[in-house]
Amino acid sequence: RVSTVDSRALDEIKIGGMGASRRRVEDDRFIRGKGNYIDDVVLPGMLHMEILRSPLAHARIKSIDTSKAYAIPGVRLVLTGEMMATRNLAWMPTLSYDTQAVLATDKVRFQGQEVACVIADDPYLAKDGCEAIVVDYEPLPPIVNPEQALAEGSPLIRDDKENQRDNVAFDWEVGDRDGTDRAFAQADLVSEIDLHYPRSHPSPLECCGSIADFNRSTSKLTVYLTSQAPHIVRAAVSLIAELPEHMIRIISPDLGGGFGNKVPVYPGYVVSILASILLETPVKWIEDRSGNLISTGFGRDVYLHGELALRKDGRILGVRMNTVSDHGAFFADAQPSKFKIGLMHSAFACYDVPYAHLSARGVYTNKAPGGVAYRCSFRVTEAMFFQERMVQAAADDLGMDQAEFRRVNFVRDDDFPHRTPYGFLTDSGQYGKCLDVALEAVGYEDFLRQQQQARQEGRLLGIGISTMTEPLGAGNSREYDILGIKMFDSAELRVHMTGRAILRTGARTQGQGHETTWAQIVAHELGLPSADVVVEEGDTDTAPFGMGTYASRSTPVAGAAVAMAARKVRAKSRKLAAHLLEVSEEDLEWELGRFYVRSAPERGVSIQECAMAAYSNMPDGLEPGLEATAFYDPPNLTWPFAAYVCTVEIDPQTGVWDVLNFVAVDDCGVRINPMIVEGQIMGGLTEAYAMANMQFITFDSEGNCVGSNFMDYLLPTAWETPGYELHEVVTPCPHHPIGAKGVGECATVGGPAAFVNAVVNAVGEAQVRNIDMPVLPDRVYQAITQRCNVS
Ligand code: PCD
Repeated sequence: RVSTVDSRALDEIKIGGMGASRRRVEDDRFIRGKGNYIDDVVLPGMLHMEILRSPLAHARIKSIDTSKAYAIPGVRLVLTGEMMATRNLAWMPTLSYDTQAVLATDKVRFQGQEVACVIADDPYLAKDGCEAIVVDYEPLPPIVNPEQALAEGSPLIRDDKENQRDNVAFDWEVGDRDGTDRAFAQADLVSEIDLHYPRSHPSPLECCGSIADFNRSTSKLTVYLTSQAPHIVRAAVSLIAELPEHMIRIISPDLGGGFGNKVPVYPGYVVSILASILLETPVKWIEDRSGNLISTGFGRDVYLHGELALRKDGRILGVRMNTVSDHGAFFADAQPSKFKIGLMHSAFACYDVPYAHLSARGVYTNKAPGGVAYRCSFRVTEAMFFQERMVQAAADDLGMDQAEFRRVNFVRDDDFPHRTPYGFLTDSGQYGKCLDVALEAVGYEDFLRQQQQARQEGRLLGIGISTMTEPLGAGNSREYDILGIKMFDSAELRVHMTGRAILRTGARTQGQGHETTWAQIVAHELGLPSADVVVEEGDTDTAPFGMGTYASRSTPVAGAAVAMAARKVRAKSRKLAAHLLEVSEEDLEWELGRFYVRSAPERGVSIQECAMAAYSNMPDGLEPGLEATAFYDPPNLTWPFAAYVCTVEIDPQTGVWDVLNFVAVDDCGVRINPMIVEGQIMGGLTEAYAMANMQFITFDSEGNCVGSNFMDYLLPTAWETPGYELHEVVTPCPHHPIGAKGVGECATVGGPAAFVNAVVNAVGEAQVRNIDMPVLPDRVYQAITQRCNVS
């Protein structure tokens, strides 16, 4: 017997509503090669731009000779920092209230920095032009790590900044210093660990690019540009170029992945805009892979000294975190909070810890700027990695089972809302349950026995756990803004006469599947089949103002706006239904896709009939049409939870480790599209695996970037990527209109610690507390044979 609830859920699945694993509508064009990416856009009369980059990490520019470049037929314009400076465009503001060179004027400060741009008839001529430019550099000593940067008498990188006397970008702290000191004084045991989260890169398959098209006759500037946040770019262009917004149109076409890399405004965008204004013709810039890896936003590069104050029974009494982060030449973290080190202090949010203190210092070095939130809500990936590595080390120090240690310290289900040790407010979760589901799935007790036995045979098995809740969905406008613009988002829904609709939002999908999932929210709220709702994002002339897609904020913020816009449409439809049924609004009931008379349920009208009436038969005094816009300012962040458990075996002869099993239990509240959510988790885990196992961008002592191509910077392929077993727990978000929490980043945030914890656990030597990522075989081998930490 099918209950009414079940049959309603079934009806909703049939129309592709919430909970339906609907196939991604966008894939149809993507897999046929019919996507419209930046390089597919071709405008009449379009010229091409290339960037000349610095070969040196730190050098004074003595002179730039562009005459040979100009001599090449087909070269139309060469722009240098000096020429940008005459228009006040040599420097631009960063999203962290620092400045960044657009084209270098005085010095180059990292290898790959933009020095000049050549605009020519085709990209090859533009490249030739770049090669013909002669730059006279006077090399300066490069600074390639924070230690050098902070050393007495080290050269000043940011001598362009008036009051800058050292290489410190910021010093910042948060938490209760005295309380934490007291907690440590009462501890039975203090567990300490030093960790480094290495520099990594989002490396989306499609690099960055722009096509600027300034039309002198209309004074309108149209820019096609690879951006996760087109409205922010419009605001920035309007401020930097002093053009009014209505004369600027930013179009973010299909994006071949973003992962945080396409949040910042890059010099190439700015120069292509100026070039188009000067030449009055479209100018296209398409970045190549090395350009992308060497100069655009990197992620991470943070060192931690972490301490936990522990009681013998396993309770955590206090946390101390001390971070030093390497920001490269410009402090350009793309993040919307007033906190200097992003949301690093979301660490330990899932544990009930009374006192915590964090001090953070950021330094300038001769490396590319960035600190983008690579699949991470602004340093949350680092926070959760540090947290879970600290937790494992503490459990080891206490001689306590690592799962039990977590359970003892988790915030309990009936303890919400909960104030985290650094002051965030979490609102819901079932942390213990998620961990139980994960341990059950992996066969925890059984594995521990196998591990014991394997040890006796000289085989190294290990198990790693990572449990975390993370803040997703920046933000609420009280606490989060970008350049002063508050962090809300928006949706606009237009229902046509026949009940078909178009939905636009201020977000910008980059592969996540918004074209599919937003329509499912509309289907849920209105009962329109999701196939009847087309979704469009990315054009500032048509989309309502919104802050874009990053920090897994689209579902928490724009997704909520979609539900609210649909509810406005439903409220108006109710008036139309009352008119059609000749009853008063109060006498109507709503069920999926239909209003009916409470006293006579067989008398009803469909949402499609209401839509038709909005254009053809509206009651007197009611505005025609059926459209609504909603702006949504979330009351809080959403706090999804995850428990990841990984088992590995190390080959003691080589240090190579293999994943035996990986179980992921995610609680992201109500799932709009379970299949898409699972895809997000698998993709996220794969990026976590990449960072744990193979990826890092390093620099030699001269500041040369090692890892500027896919031979050196490794992407995991289907061959090395392990399989994942996924499970779910659903704790609806109490303040989100459909109970959803963000999920896109969770697996990348929580995943790395599970892998590293497993390998360190497999090494099993008391002296080995840490092997830094990436956990390469030679590092593991060194740890096994020399019984030491490896960084
Ligand atoms: N979902 C569902 N349900 C729930 C949640 C969610 O269904 N509960 C779904 C949605 O709708 C979408 C997805 O899922 O579709 C996701 O979501 P989210 O979480 O909200 O997020 P978003 O905002 O949308 O997105 C963003 C993210 C990020 S952030 C990143 S990095 C990455 C991710 O996303 N990126 C990417 N993922 C992805 N995917 C792809 N494909 N691509 C890309 O690029 Mo940052 O901050 O930017 O760093």
